[in-house]
Amino acid sequence: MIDGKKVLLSGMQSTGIITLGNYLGALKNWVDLNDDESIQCFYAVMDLHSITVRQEPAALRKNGRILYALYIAAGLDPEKNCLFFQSHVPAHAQLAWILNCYTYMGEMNRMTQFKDKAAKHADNINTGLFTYPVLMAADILLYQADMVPVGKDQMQHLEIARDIAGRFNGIYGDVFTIPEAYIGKNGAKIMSLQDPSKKMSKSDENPNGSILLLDDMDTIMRKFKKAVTDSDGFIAYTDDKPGIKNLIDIYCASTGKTPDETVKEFDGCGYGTFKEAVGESVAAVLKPVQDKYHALIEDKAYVDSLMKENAEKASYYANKTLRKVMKKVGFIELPR
Ligand code: ATP
Ligand code: LTN
Repeated sequence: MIDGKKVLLSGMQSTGIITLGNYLGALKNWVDLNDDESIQCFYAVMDLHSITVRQEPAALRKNGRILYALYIAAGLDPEKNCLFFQSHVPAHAQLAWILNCYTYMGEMNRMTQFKDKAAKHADNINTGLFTYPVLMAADILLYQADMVPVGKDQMQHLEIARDIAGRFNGIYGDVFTIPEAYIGKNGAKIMSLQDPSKKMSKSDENPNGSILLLDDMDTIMRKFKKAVTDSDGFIAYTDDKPGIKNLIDIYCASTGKTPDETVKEFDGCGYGTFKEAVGESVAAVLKPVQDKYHALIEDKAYVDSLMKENAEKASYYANKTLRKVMKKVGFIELPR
């Protein structure tokens, strides 16, 4: 609790420009919480997590700034939410080290994301990738978060965070709040436009599979036109038509309509007409975000000042927890 409010924490890695999937499945849900006065929200650019996969330094810097500006452009109010960079709060790495000593190899060995990413990056299976969930546990536990909005793919990591917190509390008393998953209103999982059996991802090698938040309007329309569908030629919302189903999900998430309404609206229309409508609905959602983003990214002084203020605010809460943990474990406090 902070000032009688529940605490919520989430974040994204700055490994590339975020996709429409990240926006509709995560960021938009966060924005919906803006006006909830009963919750104090923390959203971080998870740049420490990003280097579990090799990053080009200039690209990491650029993508971090872009993601930070996109958080704000998408509607996260920097006055109400604490928006910060994970690497600006050293307590994340410090607590992660301590929690590593309370986490078992067997637990990490079960993590499916590690297995997937290790297979994808066979030339760089580093120990950071292996202990990724411990750093994520530190992110969450430092702020005594009650709620963590994450997609299904991250549930296993959240479970581990709960297990680590419970184990630590079992040894040292009530140190950490045990976090719960928070499921947003819009749970849509957006799939790749080129392979609807795979989720849309910012690290997809096929650029046509993902709509990036900074894609211009022509690119958005072109990618939707190329979207993989089927040869039936009619619009229906069923698992047998994964390409069309995904387009309907995207249309619904962008317009607020239901799948039933959408199927009726496009009854008798060809795929070309439908794809164009989906593209236009997405372009209409992204245009204001992009306009705000372009204005913000020009105003470096303003963004820098927000970064600094928010890092200090986040550090205040994080250090409070870290001090408590260090004392419990038995480290000597520096005399004041
Ligand atoms: P990467 O490709 O670098 O692994 P990613 O695009 O899969 O990244 P993450 O940074 O792992 O995205 O996820 C950030 C947030 O966005 C998470 O809460 C995740 O559940 C959500 N998310 C990611 N992809 C999608 C998607 N296709 N549909 C809905 N939500 C998504
Ligand atoms: N692993 C998360 C990003 C992330 C996160 C967190 C999400 C890092 N630390 C703490 C919630 C809480 C992902 O979505 N890829």
